[in-house]
Order: sequence, then C-alpha cells, then structure tokens
Amino acid sequence: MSKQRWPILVGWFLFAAISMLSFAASGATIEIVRNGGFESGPPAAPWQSFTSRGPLVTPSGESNSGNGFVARLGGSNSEDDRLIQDLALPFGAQSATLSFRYKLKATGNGKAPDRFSVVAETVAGNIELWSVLATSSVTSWVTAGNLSMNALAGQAFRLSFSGLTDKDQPSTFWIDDVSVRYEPGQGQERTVAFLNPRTGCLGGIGGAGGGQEISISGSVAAAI
Ligand SMILES: [Ca+2]
Repeated sequence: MSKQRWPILVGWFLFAAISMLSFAASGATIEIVRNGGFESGPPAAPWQSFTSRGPLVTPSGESNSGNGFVARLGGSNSEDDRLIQDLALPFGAQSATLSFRYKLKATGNGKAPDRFSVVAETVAGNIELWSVLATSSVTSWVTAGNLSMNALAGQAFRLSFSGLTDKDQPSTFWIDDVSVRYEPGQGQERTVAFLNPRTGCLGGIGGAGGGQEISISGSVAAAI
C-alpha cells in the first residue's frame, strides 16, 4: 500500500468514527463533594483546613451529631478558620445546589457577633452562598439546603466554610454532611472540531449539549 493513500484511509476512519458519535444525557443527580461527612477523620482529605487551633475535623461527640466525625469552626477567641474543598461544575449543569447540616453554640455577642459563612471562591471573585451571625444558639442539628449554585456552572471553584471569632465570648459552629449535587443539562452547546485529512478543512459537529457525554467508538485499520 502506497504511503500516499494513508491520509485517505485516516479520513475514512474519521468519517466512520464520527458517524458513530452518540450523545447520551444522564438524568441522574451527581454528587461532586467527596468525604462530605468527614467520616475518614482528620485530616479528612480532600478537605483542607486552615486554622490557628487544632484540626477542624473532630469526633462528633461534642456536637451530639451521632454521625462519626464533624467539622468544627470557632470555639475559642480570635479564630480565623477555613475548611475548603476544590470543586468544579460542568457547563450546562442544572439544579446545582449546596446543602449541609449545622449546629451553632453562641456564648454572647460581645462587641460584635461572630460570623460563619460559606463562600465559593472563583477566579472572578467570591460568591457568598450562606452566612450566619452567632447572635443565638442553634441547639439542634438543622439543614441548610437548596442553596443554588447554578451561577457556578462551567466553573472550577473553591468551596470554603469560614469561621471568624472576635476577642471574647467565642462561638462554635459545627458542620456535617456537605453536599453539592447537580443534574446534567443541555446548557451551552459545544462543538466537536476535527481536521479532515482528505480536504484539509476544519469540520465540526454542533449540538453536543453541555453536560452531555460524548462517546466515540470505532476501529483503526492498518494504514501502511
Ligand atoms: Ca459526619
């Protein structure tokens, strides 16, 4: 077989492969937080802790969670705690929501109430998803749910739980069962581009919706 013919064969392979492109959309809800319940114990990878005190992930006994390990922010004066996990939502993600369980022990406001917040840090800036001032205790575990993260579709971001206590009357904030879920959607269309070796032209296939899986199948024949 002459070497001059191999581009044509490769071209036919591309044609065959592209003709078998299949598009599949999953209706399932997808979880992207790992170790959301902190059940591996400290240091609870892939979570990362930044604190001037001991590990932020602790046994749940103190908080009466009854659920293995939890994360604890605050608890002493002048703390600046951050618990983070790096995440990404695909283009076209729909119904993306954050939820978590929490409990709060307030010991008084002092000059100003302590503050706990959840922020998505992006290259374009921070998006605050939730916050609370420790003006009074939340004595039973409650769920903060259905916090929309649709604005973060197509972005990588850092999910950050923060606790900032001042110089007196410290508050404690416990977290458990962190979850970010989404549904794959159609969203922004992406084009699959390829170079046709026969014509040298750039071709494209539109209509591959964001969040859809694209699979290419085929076989390669010996070209030389
Ligand atoms: Ca837990």
